[in-house]
Amino acid sequence: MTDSDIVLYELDGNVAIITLNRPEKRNAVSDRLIEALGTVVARAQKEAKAAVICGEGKHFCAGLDLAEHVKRSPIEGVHHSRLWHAIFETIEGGAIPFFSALHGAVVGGGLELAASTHIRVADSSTFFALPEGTRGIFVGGGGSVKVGRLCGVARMTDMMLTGRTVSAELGESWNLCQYVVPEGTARDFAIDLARKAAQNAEMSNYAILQALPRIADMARSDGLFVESFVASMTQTSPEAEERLNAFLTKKAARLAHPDR
Ligand code: 1HE
Repeated sequence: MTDSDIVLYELDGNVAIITLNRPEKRNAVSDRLIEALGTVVARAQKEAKAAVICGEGKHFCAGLDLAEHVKRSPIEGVHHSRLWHAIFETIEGGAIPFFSALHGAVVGGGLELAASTHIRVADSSTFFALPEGTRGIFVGGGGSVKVGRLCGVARMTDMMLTGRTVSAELGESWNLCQYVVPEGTARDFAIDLARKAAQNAEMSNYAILQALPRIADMARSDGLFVESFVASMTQTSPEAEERLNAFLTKKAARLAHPDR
């Protein structure tokens, strides 16, 4: 397998579809895989308006490649973790929304990768786990910051200490995913959502992705102050004017009733 095969990239209209393609090793994240992921994510940020990350084979991702990990010195381990942080930051902190389509194992670094995407769609075969404790290691792909914020430190501690696996349904109630869909349909569902998000005003999407996580980290009064500026910048863009007029002149679609 060449470097370009280990992660597949396809541009479908303005949606990039990124597929982890190491099914024989359950898409375990080797150095080659993380570097290839970094390359395609950078490409998606340049040419797409939204992106989907999914996994080939029986599982989304079995996490860190444990075979490579045993050979690292302490300083190599630090550089390795920092490389994951940098690449995951290009997903979470970029200009376009990322959707992950999850199935089977979403484990360790696989959950850290999913937690770096903005929306997680899990099919009913999905299970989440953080087996780091049982493997004698720690999270290193941003999990202590991101997964703890999604589901809470107590639940993350439980997952790491006991190696507990969490089903898609329980994961949804824990905020590990936002959607649960029937087995085999997560990829299409996520692509559909990505297509919808890609139609939003670019400035709105940018504000949503960049402002919401920052405001969540701010003190209440700072957050409210920043919100006013972001709101004003967004709503005075030419695209906002066009879209608001389209609604007022009854040219824009009305909101649909909730699907459940
Ligand atoms: C691997 C890996 C891996 C599979 N690194 N090679 N991650 C884990 O602790 C999860 C370890 N994996 C598993 O628990 C299971 O493989 C699965 C539940 C994900 C899938 O089970 P199954 O029965 O479908 O597959 P399998 O037979 O266990 O694995 C197929 C092959 O993939 C096998 O190799 P083979 O040469 O014997 O065929 C496995 O060794 C290989 N494989 N997972 C290396 N992870 C930045 S820090 C992040 C820290 C972490 O991510 S810790 C969590 C690590």
